[in-house]
Amino acid sequence: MTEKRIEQAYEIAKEQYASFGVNTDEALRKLAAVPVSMHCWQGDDVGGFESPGAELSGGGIQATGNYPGKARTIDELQSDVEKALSLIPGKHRLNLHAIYLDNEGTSVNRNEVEPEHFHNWIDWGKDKLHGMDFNPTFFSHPKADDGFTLSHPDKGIRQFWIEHGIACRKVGAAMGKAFGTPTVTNVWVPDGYKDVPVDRVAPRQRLVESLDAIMAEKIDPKLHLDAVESKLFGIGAESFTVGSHEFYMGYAVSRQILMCLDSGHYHPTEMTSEKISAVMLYVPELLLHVSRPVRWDSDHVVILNEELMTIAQELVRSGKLEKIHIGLDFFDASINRVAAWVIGTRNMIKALLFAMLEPTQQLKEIELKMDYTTRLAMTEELKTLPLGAVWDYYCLKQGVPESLAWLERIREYEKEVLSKR
Ligand code: RNT
Ligand code: ZN
Repeated sequence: MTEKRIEQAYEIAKEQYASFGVNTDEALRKLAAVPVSMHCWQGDDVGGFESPGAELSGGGIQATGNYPGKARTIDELQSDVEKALSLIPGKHRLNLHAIYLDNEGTSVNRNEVEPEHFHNWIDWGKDKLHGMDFNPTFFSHPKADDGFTLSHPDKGIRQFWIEHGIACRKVGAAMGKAFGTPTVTNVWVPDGYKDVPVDRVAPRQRLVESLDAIMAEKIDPKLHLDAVESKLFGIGAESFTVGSHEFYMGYAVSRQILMCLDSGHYHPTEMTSEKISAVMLYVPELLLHVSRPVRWDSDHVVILNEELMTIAQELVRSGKLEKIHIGLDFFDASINRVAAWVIGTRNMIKALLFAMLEPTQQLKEIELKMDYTTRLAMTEELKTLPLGAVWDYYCLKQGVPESLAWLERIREYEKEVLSKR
């Protein structure tokens, strides 16, 4: 579409939204201020760069597919992230894992990770990103092969992973300082049993002690925030997960740190969208891992489905967007990996736009008056207002391709760069 046609379509859409009491210009201004933390691990199937050809192993998570063009080096991954960001409207964050360090070809063990190993990323991201987020990596390592890390029965192994956690908080703080916005460092451990345990208590006590040891040092919240991520089960740890929802909910509330809700980490009929308002009553801030579970925690690319739209509505309606850190967590190796980032991240932003194009205050008043007929009638009509016209206009104003125009750029990149890897 030409610029003129996009603008004309926007003018009509603007009138339609105005008839519902919605100011589209204002919604777009608000939307531009919301950063999404894009996860680096979609670009190389959670392999990382500890050694050449490093691959995801253990931890009960899986990337499936063998689409050509996966990033093999930091340079390649940075180039892919840049390509993705150039097709996504707004200014966003990058979420790194410890295994994406720059060890300059030497061997750096997990407990030896230092901020200097991420200078390359920080320097590269300085003018491109809103900020960075971080994760210690408690998998793909011989000391995680037993399926236990921070709750391992062996004190020496626990200590190794505690040291990794401590080292990673320092990296997070350095990132936060460099960008002037706090880095959220998120702890997720795969610890659990394949078969039914006898002692459920001891591993959980050990996990509490290890987490306390990691977080003992206070770090300025302007630089760094701690988050903990719960899970239901993993492949090979089907019967018992040490860090369950109740475990981490209690931990985050009692320590007043961030709780991370991953949309793939609950029973299939349990919805993350339903949890946000409850959890936010008890924790200072929240981290989301927006993902798409298909029958299990499959980490499919996020699509614009009802749950994504409901999550976005909960964020916007809560009025606490600045306290909720939106991170993405999916990895699909069966399609073009850069396209996967673009599709999932654009969908997250589009869902936020959908939620912002709602007369929330008016709807809340209608609900308070118990006029449920109008509530249902209005929320249903809002679904088919011209969201696409507003979205295309937003993309135009943010200098990124509208509608499907971005795919052409991915095809060019695939031909010129990815296919040569
Ligand atoms: C695993 C968790 C975790 C990971 C990333 C790579 O089930 O969701 O967040 O996906 O840390
Ligand atoms: Zn996650």
